[in-house]
Amino acid sequence: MKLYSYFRSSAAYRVRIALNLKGLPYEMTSIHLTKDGGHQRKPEFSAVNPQMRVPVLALSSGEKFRLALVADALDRAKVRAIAQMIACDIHPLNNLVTLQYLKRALKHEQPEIDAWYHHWVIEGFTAIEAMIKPAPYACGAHVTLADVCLVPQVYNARRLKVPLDKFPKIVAVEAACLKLPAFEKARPENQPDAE
Ligand SMILES: N[C@@H](CCC(=O)N[C@@H](CS)C(=O)NCC(=O)O)C(=O)O
Repeated sequence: MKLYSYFRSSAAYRVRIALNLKGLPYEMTSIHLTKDGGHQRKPEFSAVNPQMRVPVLALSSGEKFRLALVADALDRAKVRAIAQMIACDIHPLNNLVTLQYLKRALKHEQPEIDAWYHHWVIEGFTAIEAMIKPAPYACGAHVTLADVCLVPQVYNARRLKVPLDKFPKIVAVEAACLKLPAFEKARPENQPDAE
């Protein structure tokens, strides 16, 4: 399998964690999201993913893998709710392409863009903080899709200097996850393309 990734991409970080948790080997191709206007916009990559975003996982055999959920239907719904709050509600508002649009097309100043970023993370994290009870992971004693999505979003929030003191449960879940080799190996700073 080939993973098109970028060390700082939180969406690629999620997939690296999931592949490591499943023990699935992959080769990595780095797509630099900011150099030369973004290598994701080059024709070679838009032919791979017309959305021009990472990650892309190219499977050699068409196999599919289920990510970690949990047995009980109600618990599964909670895991999905948390994962989707991150992947569908927080992340798209804070994506590089969104922030670049605020800056380049709508001509916002950097402090306004930072305020935008902080606002959506804080709003999302406030809801998630109220929904989780670290035990030690977001939804109990086993790592789930909720943790796979949460840890990269916390990494991103730290990078953009969002204060996390109001989110002790989220920070505790992050600390528990980062003790696991699958998460450690997936960390942006441990990637071959890290800068
Ligand atoms: N829904 C996609 C989102 C992927 C995505 O938005 N990736 C970002 C990096 S975290 C990206 O490639 N952005 C390129 C850009 O903003 O130009 C997924 O979860 O894989």
